[in-house]
Amino acid sequence: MSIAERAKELRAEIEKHDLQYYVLDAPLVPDAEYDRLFRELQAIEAGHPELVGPDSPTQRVGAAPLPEFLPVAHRTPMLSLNNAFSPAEVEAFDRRVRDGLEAGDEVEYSAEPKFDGLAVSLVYEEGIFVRGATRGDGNTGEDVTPNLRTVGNLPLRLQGGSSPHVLEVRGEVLMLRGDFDRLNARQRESGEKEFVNPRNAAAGSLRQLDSRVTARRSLRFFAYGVGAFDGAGLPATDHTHSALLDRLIAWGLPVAAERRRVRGLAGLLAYYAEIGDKRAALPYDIDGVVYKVNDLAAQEQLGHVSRAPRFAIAHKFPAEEAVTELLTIDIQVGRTGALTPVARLAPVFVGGVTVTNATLHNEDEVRRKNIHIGDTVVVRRAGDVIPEVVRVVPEKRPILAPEFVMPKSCPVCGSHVVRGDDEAVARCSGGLVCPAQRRQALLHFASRRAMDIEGLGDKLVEQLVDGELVRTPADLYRLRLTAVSNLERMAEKSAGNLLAAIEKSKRTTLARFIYALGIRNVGETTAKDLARHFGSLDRLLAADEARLLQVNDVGPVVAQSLRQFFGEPHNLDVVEQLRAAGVVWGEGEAAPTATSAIVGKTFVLTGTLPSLTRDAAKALIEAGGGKVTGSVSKKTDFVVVGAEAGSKLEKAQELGVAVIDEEQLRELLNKKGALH
Ligand code: 5U1
Repeated sequence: MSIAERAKELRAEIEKHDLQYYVLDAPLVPDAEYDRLFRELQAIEAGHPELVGPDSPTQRVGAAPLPEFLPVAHRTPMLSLNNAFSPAEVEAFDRRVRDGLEAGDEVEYSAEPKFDGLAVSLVYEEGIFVRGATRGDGNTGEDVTPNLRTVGNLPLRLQGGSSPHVLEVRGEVLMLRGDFDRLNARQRESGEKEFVNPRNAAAGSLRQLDSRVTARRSLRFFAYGVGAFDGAGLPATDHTHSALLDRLIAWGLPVAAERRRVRGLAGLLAYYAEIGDKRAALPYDIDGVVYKVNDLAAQEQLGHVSRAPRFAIAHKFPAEEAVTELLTIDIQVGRTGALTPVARLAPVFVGGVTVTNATLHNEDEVRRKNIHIGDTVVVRRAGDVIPEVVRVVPEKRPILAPEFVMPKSCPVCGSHVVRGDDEAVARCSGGLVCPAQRRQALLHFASRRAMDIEGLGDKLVEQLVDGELVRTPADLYRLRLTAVSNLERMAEKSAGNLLAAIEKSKRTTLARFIYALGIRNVGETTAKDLARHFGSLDRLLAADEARLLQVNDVGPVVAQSLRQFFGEPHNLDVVEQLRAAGVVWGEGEAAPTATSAIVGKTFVLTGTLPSLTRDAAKALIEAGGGKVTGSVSKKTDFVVVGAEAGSKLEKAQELGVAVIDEEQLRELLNKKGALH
């Protein structure tokens, strides 16, 4: 084989691996093998510069710095999108479309995520990537070709046989959240300034005159449309936008997997809700969704108004970040005595709700973010995640804005505040003497997954503790109707309901009881493991460290927490008082008999099952001696899939983990004897 032939073979091989890795998410070879092929090609090209073409994968590593970016005229203008912020605005859009098309019926749309990145236009001539530019003013952008060549999932040559003479691909360059976190960790380590968010990091990386810097930044490209086109190969059969995206995929261009064809207003709004739910779990930031009339002839018919098409609209999500003033920092005392600084904020609308508080996590976090009282801060609320202060706006700091100081004594009970040498968290040393800890401990005890006492919420617990009616959970079972009905906003009927709920909670399970005790580091799953392993509370109380360490997932930290908790006479006293008050659990939950077929098996649930809720499926599996975890790994035995299963199903297939449906799960649950 000649050198030129070997170079060609290596290029094809590397392109195939790039496609598998970046676009299909299914690498065929380990990184070391890829590196070996790459180095061999680099070595050949170094000795034979005449063999280096613009589409060689070696061109992805960056080129010599440019003095400036040159202007590039787009062959067709890059349009922008009008925005909708409410269902009513989407309804108006759909009505305009139907009126414009004189369509009596529902219109079909292509619905897609709206990437929070940078719009770019790529030009392919005879299948080779020759030029790429930023959007600029829509007519003229900046030539960032060498930088775009470094984007790993951007094909330097179109796949498949037929390439058009000219193809202008429109899409967005972005940075995945994982790559952003890694980049910022590197920036931190090297003492360089961190990037504010993935969009800024992507923008800063793409607009680098030195493309070798871009090459180190892990950018991605996603295509969403076509500008100029000359030649054959675009879909002739159904003339739709979705078929056009299919064609781009066939050419090896990455397109968002979350796109859908939907019908009418209801389809648009259902898509918006679906992507809204998935938003936090997506690997990239999006700021909304885009709806496009799917039929290309209908798009043409609708045309444009100034710079935006009439056939498309962006339906934006509520902004996840907003700027407000940090009024003061309060300290919250948690169930385990942890002191958490909480920012009190001037009310601000963010992530779809008005936010007035945001967690600051701990003292070190306040220092790291250099937060002072009175600062103007950026607040973030993404999905259902607790709002947090992301950063301060230093230019807006008032003179004499005081620093935060962690108090030396608990603001609730005055006990000493202690902080272990290697601990981030400062704690009140007051234990159940501290009313704040007592309140939190009672709320946890009564919570749905613990003793499930309906109606025992925040306000009521506060009154019970402040009025000294309740000091420990056992006191709940001694409450009298007259005392409860004398509380504020408590009629006799609601007092009766509360006492009935307390009475009902007496029949529980050992797992719930252990969890309800609020032992540090003992969450619901550990409590279940302990209940299953020991089968009785007395056996758990008698267990020494060695016995505790035999329990599934119990390590030295959990074992120590348990020993500490049960080593305290006042905790044992509360446990005894609860038993004396009549709290009981059945014997049925002792370690499942060895005949249960799923004992020790690990399950992952994904998608919506036809009849079982997630909690019900989990309870059935656990009752049979199995375990449910959140993510698929080689240790998973079964992945139970329902409708609209996502990446967990793909992961299971990739790892060769058994995939079953609800019916097969039920069969397993009914089966006796060990599975192999
Ligand atoms: N997903 C997607 N984003 N986005 C942005 N599609 C899309 N289409 C756009 C823009 C500006 O414009 C075309 C509809 C012209």
